[in-house]
Amino acid sequence: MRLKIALSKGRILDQVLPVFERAGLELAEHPDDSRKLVIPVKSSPISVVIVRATDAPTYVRLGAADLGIVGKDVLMETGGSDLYELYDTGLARCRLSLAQLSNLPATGKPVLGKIKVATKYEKISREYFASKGIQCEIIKLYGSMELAPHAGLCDRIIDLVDSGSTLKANNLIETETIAHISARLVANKVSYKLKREQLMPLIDRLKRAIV
Ligand code: PRT
Ligand code: MG
Repeated sequence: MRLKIALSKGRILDQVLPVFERAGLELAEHPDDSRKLVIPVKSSPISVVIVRATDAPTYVRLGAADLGIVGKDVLMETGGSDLYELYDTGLARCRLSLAQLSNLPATGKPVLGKIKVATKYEKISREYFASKGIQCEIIKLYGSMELAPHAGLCDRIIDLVDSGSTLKANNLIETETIAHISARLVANKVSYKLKREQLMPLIDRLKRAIV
């Protein structure tokens, strides 16, 4: 039976491809040079399915991929319970943080009225503010969160931060870390049982190539 691994273009793929190489898994074509979305691994019954980062868990949940390497942020936002989170690869590390324009008071104490937060992470943000008992209007955006406060859309954002230079360049300061993020190896629950004999050696190979 062929095994399929869902991977997303961008940071995750860039960091996972060297791991694949160390694990002896060589893609028949480089995803950046190919228009193919399913790329076979040379001389093995494995294929890589190239998907959007936010779609990767869906492919794994529904069994269109047996395994996936997915950001913890995406797992948290989409609810990670209907797949197995097997392993923290430690790749594509960053943090999910609350940030605000540098001239605003901190959120610790609720400020006048509702605060407005723009984010791609609607669910995580809602849960975060609910847990703090802070009233908040969440504005769902699909990209460039850091621009929203300057356009007057919101006063705060929740976004991924790595070096901090994007925030800095946009006059935003990080006021709280909500979660530490890294890419996780996940498995479809049925595949994990039915294809166990095939999956285990592959998972081991990947783990060894990461360490
Ligand atoms: O394609 P899609 O729109 O779904 O995602 P994308 O293009 O925004 O991101 P992609 O495909 O490159 O990778 C997404 C995954 O990488 C995320 O789900 C995270 O798990 C992981 N990751 C790790 C990051 C970062 N680090 C990161 N720094 N994803 C995004 N960023 C962005 C952040 O949103 C901000 O714009 O980088 C900027 C901040 O970086 P610094 O270094 O300036 O702080
Ligand atoms: Mg992308």
